[in-house]
Formats: sequence, C-alpha cells, structure tokens
Amino acid sequence: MEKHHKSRRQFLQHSALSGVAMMTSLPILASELTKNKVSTLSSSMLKPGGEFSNYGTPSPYEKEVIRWISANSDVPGNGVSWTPLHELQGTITPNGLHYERHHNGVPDINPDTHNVVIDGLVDKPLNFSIHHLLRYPQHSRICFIECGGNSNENYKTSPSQASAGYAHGLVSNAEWTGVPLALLLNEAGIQSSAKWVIAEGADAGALNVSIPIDKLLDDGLLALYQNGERLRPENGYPVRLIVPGWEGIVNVKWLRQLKLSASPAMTRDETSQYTDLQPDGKAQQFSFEMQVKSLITSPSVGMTLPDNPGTYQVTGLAWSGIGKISRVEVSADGGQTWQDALLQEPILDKAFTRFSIAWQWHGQYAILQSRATDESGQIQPTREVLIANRGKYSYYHYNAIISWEVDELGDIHHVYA
Ligand SMILES: Nc1nc2c(c(=O)[nH]1)N[C@H]1C(S)=C(S)[C@@H](COP(=O)(O)O)O[C@H]1N2
Ligand SMILES: [Mo]
Repeated sequence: MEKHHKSRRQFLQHSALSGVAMMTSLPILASELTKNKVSTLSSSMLKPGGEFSNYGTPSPYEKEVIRWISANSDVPGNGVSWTPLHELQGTITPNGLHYERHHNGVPDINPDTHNVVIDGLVDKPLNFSIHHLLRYPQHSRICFIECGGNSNENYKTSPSQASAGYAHGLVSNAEWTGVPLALLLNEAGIQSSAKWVIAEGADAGALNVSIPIDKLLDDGLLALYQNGERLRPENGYPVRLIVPGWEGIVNVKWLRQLKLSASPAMTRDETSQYTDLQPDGKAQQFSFEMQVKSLITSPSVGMTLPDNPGTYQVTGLAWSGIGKISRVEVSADGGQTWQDALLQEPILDKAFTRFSIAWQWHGQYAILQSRATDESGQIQPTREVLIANRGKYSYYHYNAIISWEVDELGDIHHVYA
C-alpha cells in the first residue's frame, strides 16, 4: 500500500515534461456511455464460444505483431529476426517473439540423444544427457540477451526509418531456468590453470566462443526452460548457455561442449566478428558487457499522434549488462531539458526495466529522447560522443541516445539529434 502511494506521488511529480504545465489529473479518453450500448448484447454473447486448444496462439486480431526477418540470401541459415519492441508492453518477451540470430539455421535436435560434454582442464571429464541435467537443482532468472550488432544501422550517416523494434529489437528479455554452471564445473573439478571456457554449439557451423571462467562461475546458467516452458528450437533447444548481461554471441545455443582452457581459442566469431574497430584501426576483442541503453518504444518512429492537443504516455525500455537501471530521463526538446521517468518495479539486475512519463502535446515540433543511467553510474552517451569515442567505422555495441522527431502533424520520424 505504502509503496503504491509513493509511486503515485512520484508519478504526479514527474507527470509533465518541460515546456508544458504540470498535470494534476489524467484526461478521460473513453467515449461517453450510451444506454443503448449496455442493453444490447454483444454478438459474442449470443452463442457458445469456440474450441479449446492444446497449445495457444495469439488472437488473429494481433497477426501484425510479428518478428521481422532479415536473412542473408548468400549464406543459407544466416540472419536475424527482430522483436517488435514497439508493439509490446511490460518487460517479458513472449517466446514466439524472442529475437533470433542464427549463423547456420535452426538445427533439429532430439533431446534423447543430445549431450553436453565438460572437458579440457578438468579433473574428470563429464558427459551430461538432457535427462541428467533435468535432475539437477534448477535456478530461474530474468535477463535480457542483446546481440552485439543490435542498432548498428545507427552508425550509418542517414537515420533509418524502420520501426523501433525492427531497428533495435535484437534484444529480448525472458525468464531462463536451468542448472547453475558453477555446480557442473565444480563437479568436473576445475584445474587451477583453467581460465577460459570454450563453448561450442551443435549447429552446422559449430559456433564456438571463449568465455572467462569466472563469469560462468558467477552467474552462468545452462538453460533448459524459457518463460516457463522448454526452450524454443530457435533459441537453443534443448539446452543453451545464458551469460547474463554479456553480448549475445557468448550465449551459445544448442550447447554441446564446454572445454576448459588456459587461454581463449581465438575462434572465428571472436576475431573476424563481434570485435570493436577503434579509431586507430586496431580492433578491440572481448568487449563482453553490454552497456547501458534505453529506447522509447511508444510513441516511436512510424507512429502518428492521433489527438492534438493530447496527453500521451511516453514509455520504453532500459537495460544494462553491468547491473540495475537506476534512472531514466526523458526529453521532449532534443536533450536541452530532461525529466525523470517513472521506473516500473521490480527493477532487476541485467534485465529490461519499463519506464513511462506523461507528455502533453500541443502540436509543437518535438524531439523525444530517453537517457538511462545504471547503478554503476554509466550514462547513455549521445550519438556524437559515441561516434567520437568509437570512430565512424564502428559496427557493434551501439548504445547511444535514440531520437524520435514529432512534426506538427504528429508524424514521428527517426532523426540524429
Ligand atoms: N550455436 C549457436 N549459438 C548462438 C548463435 C548461433 O548462430 N549458433 N548465435 C549467437 C548470437 S550472435 C546471438 S546474438 C544469440 C542470439 O540468441 P537468440 O537467437 O536466442 O536470440 O545467440 C548466440 N548463440
Ligand atoms: Mo549476436
């Protein structure tokens, strides 16, 4: 009760953005009730409803809410599908809409014959069937996974007009359940020289990456469940690695081997890709932690504001691979002035946090932006600062402030501000 009261007060304090009068009450958006409306039964009440189903699917009226696929036709099985962040609310990504990044398509793996091997610098190499893994104590945690290449169109010189999710939706947030890796690695017996773990997937390209062992001992998970049900094939069925807050590539799907080693393996995917080219032409490797980031999901590019004047809930998502989100500020004037948005609880470590703030629009030109800060004190940079630091040939780890321009007609465009 107390908490509720506080957030209501906080909401009122932060309910208006600069340049507009503070609101004390919300406008009524519903149309007036007519007598006729309640005395007539709606058509759905005139006969029994439809069939039950063994496994549910979304309402047919929601058929536009889909992942958007960008596949590379030169390389079969290589591509991505984007989470429609601009169509979703709350913080949990439904399993059918979790983004996908495949280097070699989605393998068909029978859980009865699949194994995960732990070997290399261990006292006793172990081989786990899925049935073995299911008998271990399981742990659940909510976290995001973000591809290191997410938002990378924003390095280009002209701003893309793709919907928010189709430009920034190589990030999703789910509850993952599985066996803590510390348990399994300790069972195998970690030799003192083991500093890295080379994780390999059972897809056609045998995707493999090197991960510092300390991170896996800290919070690495062998996930078997995704939002309560077994993993989706696209997301690594029957077992994947979850490395909370670290770039997508290390979250190896269809996991078949963890090889403990004294040094990284320098695999294809940690040398030719997912590295950060610096202004001096050298590439930085192993930038694992995803940096603090946020995005206004609604209203956002491609949408039109229906009422002028009108009150709008500006809402979006913030996340950081370093810890919890501590603050999200929103600007309606391209970053000249900022107001704190309300953060929806619970605020979880390395997970999506939903923010919102009410905004009164009077038909004026506006640039909406959000700027997140995490508990380590990192603040989302402007695009200008990010590019000055990284150089213009950068390709991965884009986390700069994103700007939505609202024109006098209420149409919204993506701009670099
Ligand atoms: N075996 C395997 N694991 C993989 C990949 C892959 O192609 N094969 N793609 C990686 C990349 S680049 C990312 S961003 C994430 C994407 O996870 P998702 O498809 O479940 O969203 O998985 C990673 N794990
Ligand atoms: Mo990725």
